[in-house]
Amino acid sequence: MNTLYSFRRCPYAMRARMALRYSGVPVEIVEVSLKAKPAEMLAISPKGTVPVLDAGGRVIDESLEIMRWALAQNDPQGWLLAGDSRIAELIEANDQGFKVQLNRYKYAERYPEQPMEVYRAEGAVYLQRLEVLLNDRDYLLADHPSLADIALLPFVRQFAHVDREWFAQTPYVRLQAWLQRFLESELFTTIMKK
Ligand SMILES: N[C@@H](CCC(=O)N[C@@H](CS)C(=O)NCC(=O)O)C(=O)O
Repeated sequence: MNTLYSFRRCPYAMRARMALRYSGVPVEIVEVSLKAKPAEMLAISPKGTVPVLDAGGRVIDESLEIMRWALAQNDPQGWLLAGDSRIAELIEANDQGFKVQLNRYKYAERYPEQPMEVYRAEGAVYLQRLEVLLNDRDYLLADHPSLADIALLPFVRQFAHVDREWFAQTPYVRLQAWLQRFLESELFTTIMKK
């Protein structure tokens, strides 16, 4: 049996749960408290971040690797896009750049060097990049979801939800529709059920 140590609201855990669910690989989800992580989880992954997948003894404790592991088992809609290198680039820009800007924007009071609007504008450069990709299609890299859409989704969602009114009045209308479509999807609502 596969076990996923997860935290419902963690964006990394969300993307891992979406990929696992999509692949249909059976997995037991263990909801952990980040303040009291289970000893069984720390025993197999001492770094103490979620998600952690225990796939019958093989431990994977990076969300992107969990996603790739799930898709290697089963990828019915072709989320891997036959190894399209733009996937890795977009995810790298999210995980290394946009995520940092998101944190500063969301917790601007902890970064008093700049006003919140500066952090938001920095993050918006990435949103603009996504908007351009969505110009002539409904998903970022193809006419169906890919690994990139799913890996980015929880972070774009967080950014949008810091100030929903601000996000709603941005010119990123294709991105707004993209986000809304995913938030209402069976895949997302299922992995967010309590
Ligand atoms: N690079 C890791 C990052 C995972 C991560 O940072 N998860 C956060 C929660 S969203 C965490 O577990 N932080 C440890 C803690 O809060 O104690 C991945 O992609 O899985």
